Amino acid sequence: MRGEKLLLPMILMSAIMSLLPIQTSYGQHLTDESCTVQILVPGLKGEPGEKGQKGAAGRPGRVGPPGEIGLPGIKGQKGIMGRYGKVGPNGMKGIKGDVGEPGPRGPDGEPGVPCECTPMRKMIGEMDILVAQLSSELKFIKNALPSPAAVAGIKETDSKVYLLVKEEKRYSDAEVYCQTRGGHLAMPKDEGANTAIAGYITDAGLNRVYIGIHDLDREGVFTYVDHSPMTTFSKWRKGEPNNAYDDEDCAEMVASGEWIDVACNPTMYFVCEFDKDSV
Ligand SMILES: [Ca+2]
Ligand SMILES: [Ca+2]
Repeated sequence: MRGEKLLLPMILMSAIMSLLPIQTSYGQHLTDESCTVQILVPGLKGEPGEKGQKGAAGRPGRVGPPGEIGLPGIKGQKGIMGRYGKVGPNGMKGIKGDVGEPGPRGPDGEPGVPCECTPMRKMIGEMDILVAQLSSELKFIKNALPSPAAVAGIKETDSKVYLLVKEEKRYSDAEVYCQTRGGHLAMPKDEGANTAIAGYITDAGLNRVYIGIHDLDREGVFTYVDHSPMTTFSKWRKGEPNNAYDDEDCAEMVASGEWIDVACNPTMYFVCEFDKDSV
């Protein structure tokens, strides 16, 4: 400490002495120089100062590079239902459903007015039968006859329908006519059938018609036109068949219902028959 107290005055003296030569002559300065020059050395290092106050915040640094992609987050909860959408177009028409069960029985009707019902019921029953017959005849006429004007109406038994054709034809052509419509020339095989055909002829005001009987296959052996044999029933007029002029291989029925063998080539009206099942 004592050395340091001496150092400051020495420094001041040195500084004053160094300024003197400038104010004197150059010769005097050289003379004094050897007495005033001293070597200046640094002082000892001082005590550390007290810690300063905290400085102001620095400027923001530069923007760093993008970070890495993070891990997937946890699935969120289901959101609430959205609004209803617009009503769509109408669908196609569906398939028709099954028939439903029968409904319950309705209430009883009002009591009817008393009347004489029995005769009316009978009449209605007869009319039903007549309608059925007419329907059957109409169906037959539509199906079998292209020219109903040529027909004088039809007759029928339980199993056959007979048709009187007012067109004069030879025996073979008459059979073709009947076959074309699904039948044959009439083949009476019992009294009932024979009577029906005879009545038909009488009602039409005719004297004779061809029927389906002939001995074309073997002279003297008459068969029906469908080649079925004659059995027990026949209705030959007395003296017939006589094969007159050796030229009578066909048969006609006269209004009385009797049969006569006649030639096949002359033309006359004829009667066809049809099975009811096929009508
Ligand atoms: Ca004959
Ligand atoms: Ca004859």
